[in-house]
Amino acid sequence: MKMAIRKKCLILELTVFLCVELYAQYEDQNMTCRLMRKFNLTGYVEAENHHFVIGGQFPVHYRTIPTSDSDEEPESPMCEGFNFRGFRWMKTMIHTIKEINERKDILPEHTLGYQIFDNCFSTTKAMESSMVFLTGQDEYKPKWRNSTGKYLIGIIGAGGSTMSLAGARILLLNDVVQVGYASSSSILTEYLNVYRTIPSDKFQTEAIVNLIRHFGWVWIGAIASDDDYGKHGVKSFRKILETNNLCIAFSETIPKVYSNEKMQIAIDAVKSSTAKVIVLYATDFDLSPFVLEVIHHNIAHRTWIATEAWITSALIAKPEYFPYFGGTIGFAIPRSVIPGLKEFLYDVHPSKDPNDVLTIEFWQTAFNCTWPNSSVPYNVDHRVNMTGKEDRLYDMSDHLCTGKEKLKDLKNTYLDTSQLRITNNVRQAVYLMAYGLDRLIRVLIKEYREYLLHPKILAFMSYKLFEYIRKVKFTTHDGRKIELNVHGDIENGYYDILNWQMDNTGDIAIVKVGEYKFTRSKYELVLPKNSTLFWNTESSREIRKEP
Ligand code: TCR
Repeated sequence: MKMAIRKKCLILELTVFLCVELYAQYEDQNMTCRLMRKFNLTGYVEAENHHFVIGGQFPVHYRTIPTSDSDEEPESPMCEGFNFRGFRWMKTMIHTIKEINERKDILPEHTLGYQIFDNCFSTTKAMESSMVFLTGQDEYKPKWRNSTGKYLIGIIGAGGSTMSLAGARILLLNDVVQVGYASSSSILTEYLNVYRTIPSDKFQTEAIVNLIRHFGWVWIGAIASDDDYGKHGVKSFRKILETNNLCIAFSETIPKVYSNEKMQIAIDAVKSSTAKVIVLYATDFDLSPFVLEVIHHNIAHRTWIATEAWITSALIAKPEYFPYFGGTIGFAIPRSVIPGLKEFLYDVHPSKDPNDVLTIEFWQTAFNCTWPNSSVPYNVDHRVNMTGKEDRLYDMSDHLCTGKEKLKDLKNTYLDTSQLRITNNVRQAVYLMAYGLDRLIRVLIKEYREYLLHPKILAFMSYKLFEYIRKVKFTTHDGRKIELNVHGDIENGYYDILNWQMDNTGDIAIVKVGEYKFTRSKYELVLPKNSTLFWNTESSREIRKEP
């Protein structure tokens, strides 16, 4: 425990250094730094020399470390469990902003900066960073200037419905729009300031029921994560099942904070039920303890229906889990190729900036080494293991990184650009915001050219920006049409239908077996006759053609 405290101090010292170094000249940016320190936030801020700022929230860590109960003033929690996929999403936001700044057709006379934080997949951090976006609690500034000293257009985030909800009210009160790239819960439709480039789960839930009907399954189990995503997902799933005269065999939740007792309730439900088709409405972080339990209890011969949040997850799609999870079928956001992103992602090295704590942690975790002279803890992990006992690992790898480690040799989610799905949503969320601002500025510029950045005009802009962003229609680099309805949701789109099979090298192949297209009132489920599906059935594991 002593060790943990000492390291915590080291991190704080490092952040102080970073802030003083980078921002000493700028009073406003110092404000961001002070708040980042106060809330133990990490991320990237580049606001100087730009006219506007876009905020961002990404889960670059999987969780926060529970703070111990003490009489002292409560501290903001630290984060652990480096999330390579979240790091890629964060970098994609920066890449997109740079691209827009170089384009002459969008915001030709203005440039965008950014203020991006890791929210560690936690509501606490999501709230804290929302406070920082809004200048912070303890100093009053009109809302047309945030803590970077620039006008904040809106926030890309927050990476999960529960986190988006946490910030939604306070951001709405301050007229700040949120554009979600992964927050899909249907409940967010009710929030005036929440727009998104991921479809509402309303569509996914209907799609799941339509898939169930397609295969003629009638007796279905459901397991949800204990958050807004899982709980609202399963609630509407049950409703739609009932209206289709189908039956729910059981409906249980996976605890967020490990509880053996609660986990066993979910496991027992799966084990004892005759329902062999089970919908798992959860993100992969929340799902993984459940998956381990399924394996521990040797529960095979089930058909798992995956939601978009785990169907392509490297955390779950492991060959060793295949005997239990092979044959999984579910929906995914369509894949995209993003020009120039791969090169941008590869351009990462801890020696570029000794203060870039996220890159140092990325390197250390990816290459299993300790970056010399850095105080970023290696592989900090504090988990509660499956027996419910605390299991603290504060390891420093005794193997030092040389800096010559090769990114090319890594098989790492961060660098895997073959499955850009949510990543493309991040990109489109940034575009949506930039287009909205561009359209508004084109209108304002006619009348107020030289006063455009005057506080009064900016205050007016806040009010108008909502409407302009919502009304933007554009075609993406890969030909997808983005258009939001009055609630800020997409209502035309499609999912890929994927199925987990095994390739001849023994790896899991996540194979596209069909497509699901939807509009507000219609859907089309396409499972071509010649698609080969794998089922993990009782008699044998079988591959068969669609009937
Ligand atoms: N909506 C989830 C979060 C989430 C996610 C993901 C997280 C979705 N897809 C992929 C990690 C990876 C879909 C939510 O909470 O709304």
